[in-house]
Amino acid sequence: MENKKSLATGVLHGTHDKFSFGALTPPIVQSATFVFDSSEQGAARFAGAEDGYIYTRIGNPTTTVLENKMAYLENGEACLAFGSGMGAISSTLVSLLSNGDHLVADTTLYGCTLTLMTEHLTRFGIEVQFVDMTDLNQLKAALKDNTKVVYFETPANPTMKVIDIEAVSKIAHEAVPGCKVVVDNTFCSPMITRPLEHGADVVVHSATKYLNGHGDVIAGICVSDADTIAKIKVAGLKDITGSVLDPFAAYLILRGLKTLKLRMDAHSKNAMEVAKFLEGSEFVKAVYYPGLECHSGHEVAKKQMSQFSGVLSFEVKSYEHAVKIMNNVKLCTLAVSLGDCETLIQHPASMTHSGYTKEELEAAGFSETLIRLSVGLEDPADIIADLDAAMRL
Ligand code: LCS
Repeated sequence: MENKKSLATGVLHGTHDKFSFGALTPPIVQSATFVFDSSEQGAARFAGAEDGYIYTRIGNPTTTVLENKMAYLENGEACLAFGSGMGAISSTLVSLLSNGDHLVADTTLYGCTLTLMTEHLTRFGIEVQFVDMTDLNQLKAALKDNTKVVYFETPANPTMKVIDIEAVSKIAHEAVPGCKVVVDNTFCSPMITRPLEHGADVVVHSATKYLNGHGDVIAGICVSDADTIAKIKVAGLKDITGSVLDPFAAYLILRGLKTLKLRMDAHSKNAMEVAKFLEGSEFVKAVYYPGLECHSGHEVAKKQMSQFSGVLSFEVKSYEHAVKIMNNVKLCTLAVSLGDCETLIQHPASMTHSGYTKEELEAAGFSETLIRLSVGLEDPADIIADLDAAMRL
């Protein structure tokens, strides 16, 4: 295994890719199907007796380059790319869980992930239980013999709650051997945290966010050991969700990955400056950013994050003021998503997390006074001036 500390180099050279014609960038193999030399060859490929491509839902050369790169970056054996983050999450969960199994998840999750669990996995006889995983006793009390998956995001969307990957993985594996710990690493990217190195079994991403980084692709990623990825590929991706990534989108993500290290450094630096400004603002009740010493997860964050990434959230004094700020900003862009070059501002309770019930919002620890900011790559002084002016208007 190569030195994983130099991921700035590894993201460009670590997988030693070589392409036809000596091309530096991977060719976009925009083909749905692949031609067999003979009927026997086609049969051998379907039987798994011969390597080679068959059909892009089962594999594609451009997508393979992305999958190899992400397996390398997350320090896993294998990777699968998907047509969206939700495609990655749903394909993974329906592959790992069956009727009668138990899923334990954290209370703070991206809105559609929560709805997938509460409204849909339950329709297939999967028991879903939510606990606050910053309280490890709650996790211990929830685990049962039929717990097959423990699932969380860190930092979690939208409160930036930080969960101790090592502690949760150890407790889950000791209590239920074979239970899979699945971590949504969207908010960090492997440049900041590699959950598999802290004991997790599976990493999922919305590659729509930092991995691509330019706001022009919807995509998902799952990294794990080779057997788990084979299972998710055959069941979840091939037969159940069919959530396939388009080869052109794979190419765009590969292009975005070239600057991942630079972007994560700049997002982290800018977010820290904006967080400090907000902390001192008379209009702000609380700032949630793992890089701030006052953040409840700061110590755990220092242990498992190399820097603190680019998303933060903050509470203002009233819902009306929150709406006013979002309508008044001129540089910050009023839009959901995150991890793009542009600073994006949005209102979780009425937008990304609008599927939450009142009780679920309470358990997740936020309300309608919370604003989420994905700090972009602009000059942080300009972002701060924009927020300051919007809050004063
Ligand atoms: N996981 C996390 C942590 C997310 O934030 C999202 C999307 C997903 C998974 C799903 O990925 P997708 O299917 O959209 O690629 N989060 C969004 C958000 O906060 N604003 O818009 C989408």
